[in-house]
Amino acid sequence: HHGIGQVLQELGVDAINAAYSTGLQWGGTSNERILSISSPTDGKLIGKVRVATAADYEQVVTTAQEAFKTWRLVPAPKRGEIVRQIGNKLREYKEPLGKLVSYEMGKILQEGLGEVQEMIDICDFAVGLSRQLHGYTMHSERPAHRMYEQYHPLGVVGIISAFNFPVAVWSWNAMLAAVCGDVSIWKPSEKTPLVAVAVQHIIKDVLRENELPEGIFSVIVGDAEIGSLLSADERVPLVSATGSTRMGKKVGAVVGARLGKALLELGGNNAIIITPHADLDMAIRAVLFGAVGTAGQRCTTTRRLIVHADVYDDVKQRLLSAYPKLPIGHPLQEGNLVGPLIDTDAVQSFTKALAAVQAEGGTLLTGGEVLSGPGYETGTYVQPALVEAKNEYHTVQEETFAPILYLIKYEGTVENAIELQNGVRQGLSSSIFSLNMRETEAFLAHTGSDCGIANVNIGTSGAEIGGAFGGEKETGGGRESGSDAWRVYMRRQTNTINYSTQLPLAQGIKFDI
Ligand code: UN1
Repeated sequence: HHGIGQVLQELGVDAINAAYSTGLQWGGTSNERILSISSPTDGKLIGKVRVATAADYEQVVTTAQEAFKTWRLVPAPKRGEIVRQIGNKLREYKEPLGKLVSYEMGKILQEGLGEVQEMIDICDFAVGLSRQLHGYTMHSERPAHRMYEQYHPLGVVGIISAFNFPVAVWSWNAMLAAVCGDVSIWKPSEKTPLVAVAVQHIIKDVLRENELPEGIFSVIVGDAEIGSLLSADERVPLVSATGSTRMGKKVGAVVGARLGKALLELGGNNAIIITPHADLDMAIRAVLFGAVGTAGQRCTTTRRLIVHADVYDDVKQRLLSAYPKLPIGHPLQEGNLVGPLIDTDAVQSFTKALAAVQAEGGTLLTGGEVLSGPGYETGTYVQPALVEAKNEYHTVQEETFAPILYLIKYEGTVENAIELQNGVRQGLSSSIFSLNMRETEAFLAHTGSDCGIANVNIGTSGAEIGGAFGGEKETGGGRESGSDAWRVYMRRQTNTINYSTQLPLAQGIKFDI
């Protein structure tokens, strides 16, 4: 079976009977609930893992708090050195880890390896960052005074990650948090806990080799209860959550109620605009990768295609000829470009959305079938769908985490396309294909795309780690990964120092007896 047994052994996940790991120590109190994880690719059981209890959670948090006391004393560049070692270990394990990502989650091997590459890249980024955690210095209005700001470690960071990027999104958070001096508690998706276990085994070796305490990196396998405990816990100053808008609204409300910090990276409803000035060959390639890559299960997946009337028929024809040729099948089989959906619930959402959009007046142009027969026995493989629709349809307004691309026609100027693109509640990723500078600049202007990510002549998905990743509106407003996203993992402190013999007050206030 594609050598998965050996992969599991190599990664140390062949025998799992624990609900959490505080760095070095694997544990878990008795809990009847066991998760049996089977692959969406072939339905075979990969492994079992215990679901954590509230007592397990308590153990993890107290261990993390203890570890924070040690970790924050390690100078930032030395913390970077640990992250460098983690990056090197990930390089060593890239093959098996990428394979397990592919097998447990269902993305094609190329993308599984790409995901591990993102982890390696963010490690490199964080190593450099560990020497650049800068604040500003300001000029005081008072003589012989100095003002500056410092960034101090925050404490315990909770990381709730989703199944679709089961390890990369954790690493964006955990590696930045680590160089910032924070410790992290990772609650991976219940659908993909085994890759998290594998990563923890890799981390554990680095911690052990460096004689570092338990709890700098913890993983806890749990359900929504653990997510709620993390969100409500005042000992966790920052909760970073990636997933659906529904989940994010809950987490955000609970974290907000205690005035904690929430970093939310939620649903998208990403569009590509194709204007009459587009290079269509490039545009079509970008649309295909964006719409059917990862079987439509990226938060940056292209869900809407907004095409000018002049090129609409041409674009439609090209997609109609490409879609039936998509190689769909086992993601570890070379040559396949579309793997399965994560489970049959996801397949149901797919078929339901297609029925709903047709009831609203949409036209299914191609695809939409649930595949059956040899190789497709799991019922998780679908033929990506192309649907002619209107932007205002309820179905089009929602994010369905599956490969459905809505074709929407616009007329007139690029402003009309931008209005459609912005006319949804989500605001993650967006892009325009045009060689006309006036159009592309209009798209990037403040009156243009309202998304956190706006691209020109590349698609909506496949962002690099160097940029800040996230979006506006219902996408949650958080930024992860590159640029100065690290700031949210630290607490800012403004320091004013008086080295004079006087005590002048700010604003020139006189206050003498
Ligand atoms: C996600 O789907 O949650 O831009 C993250 C991309 C990837 C990350 C996606 N680098 O598509």
